[in-house]
Amino acid sequence: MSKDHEKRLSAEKALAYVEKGSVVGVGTGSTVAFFIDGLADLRHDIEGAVSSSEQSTARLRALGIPVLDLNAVGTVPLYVDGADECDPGNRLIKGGGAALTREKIIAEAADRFVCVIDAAKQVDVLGRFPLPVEVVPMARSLVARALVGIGGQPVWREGVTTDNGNWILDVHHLRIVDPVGLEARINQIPGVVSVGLFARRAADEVIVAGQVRSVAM
Ligand code: ABF
Repeated sequence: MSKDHEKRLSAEKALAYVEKGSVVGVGTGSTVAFFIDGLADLRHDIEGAVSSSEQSTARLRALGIPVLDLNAVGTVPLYVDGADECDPGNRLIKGGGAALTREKIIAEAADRFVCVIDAAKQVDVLGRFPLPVEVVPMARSLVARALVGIGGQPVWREGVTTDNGNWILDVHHLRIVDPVGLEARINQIPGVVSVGLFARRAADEVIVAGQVRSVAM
């Protein structure tokens, strides 16, 4: 089965979680693009979507799905998003698409976070995928030095500015055996806006190639 087919199956499975009349939180990436396409068929049955990126907002609007301000909605019953890596405890590395900060905000606001992935995203230990860290531009070097201090090899994602006007450092050569602890540690570095570890608030369900996976830990 191709990766694209696995992504499509996961995205289509996630549509079953959409409640009538609800606000749907929508992530970013190619797997979520399949979800958005499917959501278009439900656009008259939902209140609208809260979007994690300008990229997803454009796709939602092109398909006639209202995009709502998170501040204006009550709760977000469901958030559907992809990931770059997923460990057996449903902890994630996200941010390959540079949308990690708004993704993390909506995940925090959501009652239920459903992560949709292809099988290749599954790892025993997070860190093979370079960990994205969103930083205030003036603090890029300061944060990079701090990340070296914790054993990482940060690389500036040159030429990329996030929807929030910030920059991204991708941290290589981490073996993340304590995702919650590392998330907290990196978050404390002055200049860090957000880190692409979704561990304190992990996914509630993970759909892999169209199959809902149970939590192994
Ligand atoms: C997004 O989904 C990003 O956090 C992550 O990088 C991406 C995964 O992309 P894809 O679904 O295209 O593999 O939420």
